[in-house]
Amino acid sequence: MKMTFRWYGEGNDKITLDQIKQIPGVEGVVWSLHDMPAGSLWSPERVAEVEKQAQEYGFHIDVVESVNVHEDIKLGLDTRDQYIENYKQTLRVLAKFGVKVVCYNFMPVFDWTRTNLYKKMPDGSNALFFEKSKINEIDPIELIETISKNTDVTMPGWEPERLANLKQTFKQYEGFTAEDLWKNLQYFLEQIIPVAEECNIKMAIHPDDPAFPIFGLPRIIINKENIGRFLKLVDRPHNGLTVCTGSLGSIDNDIPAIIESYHDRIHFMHIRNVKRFENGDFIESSHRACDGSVDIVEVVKTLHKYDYQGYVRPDHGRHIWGEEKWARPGYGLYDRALGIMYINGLWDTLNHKS
Ligand code: DNO
Repeated sequence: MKMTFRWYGEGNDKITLDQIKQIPGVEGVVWSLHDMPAGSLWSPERVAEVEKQAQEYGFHIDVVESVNVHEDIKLGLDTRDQYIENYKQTLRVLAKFGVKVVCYNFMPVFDWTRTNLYKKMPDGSNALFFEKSKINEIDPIELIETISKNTDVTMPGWEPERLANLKQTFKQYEGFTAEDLWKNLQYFLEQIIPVAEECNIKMAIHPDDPAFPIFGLPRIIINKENIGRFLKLVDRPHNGLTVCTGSLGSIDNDIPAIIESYHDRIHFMHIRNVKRFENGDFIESSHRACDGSVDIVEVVKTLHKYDYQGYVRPDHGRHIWGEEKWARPGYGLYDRALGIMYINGLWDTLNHKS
């Protein structure tokens, strides 16, 4: 297991590399060029800047999260080829800097979605919350306004340019089915995976979050069966997975069983916990197994059983010790650092026994 920490970049993250350096076991930062619109070509100069900043602290930049996929690719429009070409070129640029894994997602329109970014927890912390009935009622445009008013940072997946033409984008998705999305994903992979192989970059799709359709838009990377279908679209090692325990844990998925079945195709793990309620709501909890619905102990045990050599990062944390005043929603310092220590503790214990 190679421990990493997501960092939004110089001037774009209140958490500094100096702080990250002090979390035990972190070897690299998970990064992106967050200002680059989906479909654009990344320049070597920009990547070199990040490399230099990370290297000053001895961090690797092996994992990029994300190189976003342009909406036209998901929609299967004629214009997609130019964006796919840029994607390939970007992979070639990243390969020159030794990047090993690229995380991306194939969710129509929205990336991760929540209804409240600061839901108060009984212990005084607060966390990202998903209220199912609210999602069924709310107009997506209203949700975006709520989310962007709630925070002064641009959140990945909620970039202004992606949301600018929302009405038109929704129109384009009218009548669009899950099978259409599968077809367009296959087209994308058939083009990208040979380049990923040539560059030795492992592609790692992120599951849909939450793992069910919202706003009438299909979502397909949601459970074991669909992940199996995904891996067969292009059945090669470089076509792999980010297993996000929180996203898959938004419904009753057996995540250890998913790891059992597909461990050799998992290139990146996002480890976090969520507590599900019977009405379909869920809240993000601490990483501890007993605090949420995902058995994080079993998740780590299964990874250990297969001697998992891939990258791991703690995922969203609650906002604790007052950090909601400054932290990016879900991406504060403290609870993610605690999450790392929980994962480290489990891993060390398992190593000790063997
Ligand atoms: C949320 C993240 C996602 C993830 C993308 C990958 O916090 O886990 O936004 O980065 O879905 O492309």
